[in-house]
Order: sequence, then C-alpha cells, then structure tokens
Amino acid sequence: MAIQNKGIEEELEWVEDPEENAPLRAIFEKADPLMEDIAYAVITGDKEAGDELTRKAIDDGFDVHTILDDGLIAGMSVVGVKFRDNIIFVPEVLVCARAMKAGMAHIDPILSDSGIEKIATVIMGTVKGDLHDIGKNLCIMMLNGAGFEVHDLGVDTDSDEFIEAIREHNAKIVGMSALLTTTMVNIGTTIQQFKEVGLGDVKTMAGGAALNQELATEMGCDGYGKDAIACVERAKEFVGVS
Ligand code: B12
Repeated sequence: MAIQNKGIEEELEWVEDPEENAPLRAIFEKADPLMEDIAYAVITGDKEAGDELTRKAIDDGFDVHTILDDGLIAGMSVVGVKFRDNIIFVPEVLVCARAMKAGMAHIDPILSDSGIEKIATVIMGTVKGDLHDIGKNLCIMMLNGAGFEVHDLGVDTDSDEFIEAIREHNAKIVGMSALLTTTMVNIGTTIQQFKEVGLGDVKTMAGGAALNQELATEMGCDGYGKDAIACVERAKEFVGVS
C-alpha cells in the first residue's frame, strides 16, 4: 500500500541514503495509515497529536508493539537521520522527544502491567554524561512487562549511584544505556568499579545507538541488547528463565 500521509512522503526525502530510506519506507507502506500519522507527530514534534493518536490507536485495538515499532520508533528514526545530517538541531529534537514521550506514556501502563510474580530486580540507568533516556525507558517498560522489578536511576548516572542502588535493592542485574561515543566508555569504567568494590558477580548488560556486541564485550559487559526485546532476553538469560 502506498504511503497515505503526504507529510511522511516529504519527510522521507530527507533520508537520502537508500539503505536507510528503503527499510523505513517498507515500514510505512505495510503499516496502517494511523501509524504513519503517529510517526509524523513525532517527526514534527506535535505533542498533542502524539498523545491523542497513540491513545486512539490503543482504543482501536492496535498492538502496543506495532504502535511502537511502526509509529513512534519509526518516526524517531527519521528524526535521528535529520539530526545527524544537520537538518534539525537539539531544540527541535527535544520537541520531537516530547511528542514521542507523550505517546509512550499511554503504552507504559499496558507494557508494565504484567501482573506476574517478579522474576528478579534490575537496576537501569543512562551512564554518566549522557542525557538520552527514551530507549532506556522503553527497555524498562518491557522489563516491567516481562515480570522484572526495575529501579530506574534516570540519566547521567555515575558508578557510585549504580553501586548504591545495587546494594540497596540487592540486585543481581544492571542495565546501562549509552548513546554517545564519548559516554560509552563510562560503561566500562562502571563495571570496573563494581569489581573494585566487590560487586563483580553482578550481571551487566548495555545498549544504545553507539554500542555493539563487540564494544560491549570489550568493556566487560555480560550482555548486549540492540533493542528492548533483546534487553529482556539478556535479563532472562542472566536468571536462567526462558
Ligand atoms: C532524541 C535524541 C536526543 C535528545 C534526547 C532526549 C531524550 N530525553 O532522550 C536530545 C536533544 C537531548 C539529544 C542531545 C544530544 N545528542 Co542525541 N540523539 C537523539 C536521537 C535523535 C534519538 C535517540 C532515541 O531516542 N532513539 C529512539 C530509541 C527508542 O532508541 P535507542 O535510544 O537506540 O534505544 C534502543 C536501543 O538502543 C536499546 N537500548 C537502549 N538502552 C539500552 C540499555 C540496555 C541495557 C539494553 C540491553 C538495550 C538498550 O533498546 C532501545 C529500545 O529499542 C539519536 C539518533 C539515533 N540514531 O539514535 C541522537 C544521537 C544519539 N545524539 C547524538 C548527539 C551527538 C547528541 C548531542 C551531543 C548533541 C549536541 N551537540 O548537543 C547531545 C548530547 C546530550 C547528552 N549529554 O546526552 C548523536 C550521537 C553520536 C555519537 N556517536 O556519539 C546521535 C546518534 C545523533 C547523530 N547521528 O548525530 N539527543
């Protein structure tokens, strides 16, 4: 099916690399037009539309993962390309992030409401110097939904804050998010600190745009996750649950 939302069609013109354009186009072509509208709300930073359209999609019976993948995250992918290519700048991206969060606020209670007995406790945080939290928050929603008890340390989290939280909650799993090449190293530093204070047996996982399996392993992580689904998989592997 052709893309219905003319705005999306125009926005895709900014995504000039065919290898980036084709998968995004494919998502929109197979998705319901409502998903295009949700993505467009994120791309244009329209918080009210992000809020209302996500609520409408849920009311209309769309699966929340579909709304996330084909609507909110697809929209944010276009934002990411425009940001990287200097078509938009930090203030605009912040506005887009607000629209995305407005939509995620409706998805959170659905994903988080698993009602099952807690599997294990996970400490999650974005590392020192890094303020990106959308991906981390998504991981937290999915972890909650899968039955983990999650303590969110927010953004710009230093080693001491992680250590304090591990001890306070007697946690055996820590998840770290890092989106910048400059902050990624703080994953390694934090893991090193865990070892130095006698918390070397805590299982660590990490993710974020700048990261990959190789880098995560190099920094001493027990697991890497490319998305929120992989984040849940890693946490389950750590506790031997399938
Ligand atoms: C939104 C955004 C911002 C917003 C953040 C708002 C917020 N509240 O989060 C604002 C405007 C604040 C921002 C600021 C900056 N940003 Co920025 N930002 C982005 C953008 C466009 C989208 C990120 C996002 O939310 N993606 C959507 C989510 C769903 O995806 P995700 O974060 O990757 O998370 C998924 C996975 O990575 C994984 N995951 C994430 N965390 C974890 C943790 C674990 C444990 C696991 C297992 C998995 C996992 O699962 C998630 C869900 O699927 C990216 C572009 C991109 N391609 O990522 C740039 C990007 C990350 N930013 C970038 C830059 C350069 C900056 C700034 C330095 C810009 C500046 N000059 O000031 C500042 C830095 C501020 C700081 N100190 O942190 C660069 C980083 C380049 C690099 N390699 O270092 C990027 C890649 C853009 C680019 N191509 O240039 N940014």
